[in-house]
Order: sequence, then C-alpha cells, then structure tokens
Amino acid sequence: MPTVYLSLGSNVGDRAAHLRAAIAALPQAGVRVKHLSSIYETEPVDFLDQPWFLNCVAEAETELDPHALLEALQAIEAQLGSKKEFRKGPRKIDLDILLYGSETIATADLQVPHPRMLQRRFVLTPLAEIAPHLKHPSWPEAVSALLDHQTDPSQVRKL
Ligand code: PH2
Ligand code: MG
Ligand code: MG
Repeated sequence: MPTVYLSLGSNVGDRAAHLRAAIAALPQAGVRVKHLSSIYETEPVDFLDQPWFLNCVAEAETELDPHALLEALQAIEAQLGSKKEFRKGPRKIDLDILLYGSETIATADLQVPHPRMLQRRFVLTPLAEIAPHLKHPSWPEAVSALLDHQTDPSQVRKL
C-alpha cells in the first residue's frame, strides 16, 4: 500500500477543531494515519491579507488511487463546510496531497508532488518533523536539507 503525505490547514473559526475534525474523518474515507506532526501556527503565504493558519502534516496509508484520494479529501472539505471564496484565500479546512509514494502525477486537477511544497516553510517544517529523510525522485535532497536551505521568510511556530 502506498505511503502518502497530506498537508492540512485552517485559518477560519476554531482552526484546531477543524484540523481535529478532518483528521477524525480520514479513517472512514479509507486513509489510515500512521504519523501526525505537531500543529504549527503559520504566517500566510501567496495571499498575505488573511488570518494566520494552523498547519500540520500527516503520513498515511491508503488503497485509494491518487484521484480517488483527491475526491475523498474534497468530500471531507465539503462535509466540514469548507468553502474557499477564492484561490489561496481563507478556508475552514484545506486538505492537500503532498506526495503519493514516489509517483509523479501531472493532470489538470492533480499535481503530485504538490508543485509549491518545496517553497513553503509551513509544509517543510511539519514534514521534516515526521519524515526528515524523505526523498522524492524529482528532488535534489531529502526534506530536512530542503528545509535547511529554505528561503521562504514566512514565520512558522510550533503551537
Ligand atoms: N494555504 C494556501 C495559501 N497560503 N499559507 C499558510 N501559512 N498555510 C496554508 O495552508 C496556506 C497558505 C492555499 O492553500
Ligand atoms: Mg493548499
Ligand atoms: Mg487545497
């Protein structure tokens, strides 16, 4: 069964409760969580004029294929009432696929590895906590080294 890495984020309402609800919904969706990072409070990136996020990363196993996994995550977002008003804007819960085994996927609705993950401290910091030696065939280095060389100036604080 492939190991997948998921990024979870929330910056609206009771952010920690939304992360907990999403994590609790994963098993019924066919996603078995093996490791969960700490929760981090993170400065918004890309679209800056929005509240700070809580972010974490999960390592999980699933028999769902990548697109079925994407649909399962979108169903949890909808079930928790998450609506994004606009791209990269505030939302109750955002569930993103970072990695799906060592696969590379480039379709209209799904790109894996997540195309911006190596430029984001809010992803690399929790990922390095649970999987410092993780590598993908398309990456020059493992996660902990990528974090060491990170130029993203945004703040990331462990809660
Ligand atoms: N998600 C975004 C855009 N910006 N910034 C932080 N700190 N955390 C996020 O999860 C995040 C973001 C779009 O998905
Ligand atoms: Mg996202
Ligand atoms: Mg998303």
